[in-house]
Amino acid sequence: MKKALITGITGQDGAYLAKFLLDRGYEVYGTYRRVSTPNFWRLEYLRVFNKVYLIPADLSDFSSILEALKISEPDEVYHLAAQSFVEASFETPVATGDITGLATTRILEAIRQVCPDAKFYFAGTSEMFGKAYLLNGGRPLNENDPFYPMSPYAAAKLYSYWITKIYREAYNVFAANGILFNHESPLRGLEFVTRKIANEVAKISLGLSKELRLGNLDAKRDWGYAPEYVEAMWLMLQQKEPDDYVIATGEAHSVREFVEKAFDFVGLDWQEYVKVDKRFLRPLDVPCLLGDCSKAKKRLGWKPKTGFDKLVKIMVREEVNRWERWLNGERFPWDAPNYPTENRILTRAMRM
Ligand code: NDP
Ligand code: GDR
Repeated sequence: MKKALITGITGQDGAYLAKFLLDRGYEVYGTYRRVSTPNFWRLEYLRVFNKVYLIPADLSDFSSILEALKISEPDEVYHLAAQSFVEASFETPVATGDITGLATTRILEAIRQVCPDAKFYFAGTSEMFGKAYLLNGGRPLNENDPFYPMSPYAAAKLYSYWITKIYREAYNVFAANGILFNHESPLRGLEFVTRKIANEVAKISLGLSKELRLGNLDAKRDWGYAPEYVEAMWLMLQQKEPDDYVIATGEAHSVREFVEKAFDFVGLDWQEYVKVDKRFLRPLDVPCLLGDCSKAKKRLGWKPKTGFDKLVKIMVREEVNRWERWLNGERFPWDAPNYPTENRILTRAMRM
């Protein structure tokens, strides 16, 4: 039985990957950090909470990472944990550099010392391309395009991407970089735009909310479906040689289009409910990300299956279902009721 260690098992991708690996017969270990309120809801949602082994570890703490490797003795390490919210990286640039950037060296160094034969996956991102799309004439981005990060998050990820290549070349660690474009699902964090839209549209349609406040409606993203993307991570570690791969759908849509489709789905006109709020603008925002995953198609045999319309439908339908169950008095693992919509969160953007 193969053993896998997932950092960030409590996040969207960590939960889907845990399920994916369990279904393939892996023994799955995951690191989690102690927080004041437990957040295992995604693992419970997918009914895998009692099937995975959990190890307390914080990315800022080298000793806990070492311990996690010693306890799990993994064949494969999937390093997914990060401060992953781009907007928050402008509010906490130093911590993001440490957790999203430097921590990858902590893990690779611990692997080098404790289990150098373990295969390593790093969760790289399309955000590393940043402005590249504007500079290459608007061609879909592939592994050979230059990087031009536009946020502290993207800069930290780019550091991790390079340190992964360095450990591959210097120490022969089987270390692969996934360059994943946005991927979404009903398990997405509520502050990310697709889930935020789907959740609020569902509430509005059921009379539980009156408006949806957003930032930049013009930004375009290449949005795929998360459960399919975790398979690509696994495929990268099943190859003969470690390499870097873009994973994307090859289609970009604007936030406005996502909003329009989501409201259409519940039969409402988005223009009556959506307000632009300065709080949700960023000091810098990548205008468009569009990926070309030809290499992954050819070498990994991976291709995206869920298109944009279907993704919007999956997300809105699930939120409507959740809120209907909630209105019927049912309580089940799910984060949204814990998030007050009205709040007084202040961001840097308000001073711009
Ligand atoms: P999430 O934000 O849902 O999950 C992030 C995970 O990292 C959570 O388990 C979180 O724990 C954990 N984490 C954060 N800080 C620490 C810390 N200091 N110590 C230990 N664990 C920590 O992200 P996703 O699942 O969406 O993404 C997974 C990875 O892939 C991330 O690295 C992200 O940057 C990257 N990525 C994501 C893409 C996407 O579209 N989803 C696209 C490209 C890359 P907790 O639950 O306690 O907060
Ligand atoms: P992103 O995802 O920054 O691409 O990073 P997010 O959903 O946060 O933003 C996408 C685009 O939508 C615009 N936007 C808003 N975003 C949020 N969150 N809230 C709003 O109200 C809002 N209004 C408009 C943003 O400005 C942006 O242009 C995600 C994360 O998962 C990263 O970890 C990952 O690396 C990248 O995707 C690929």
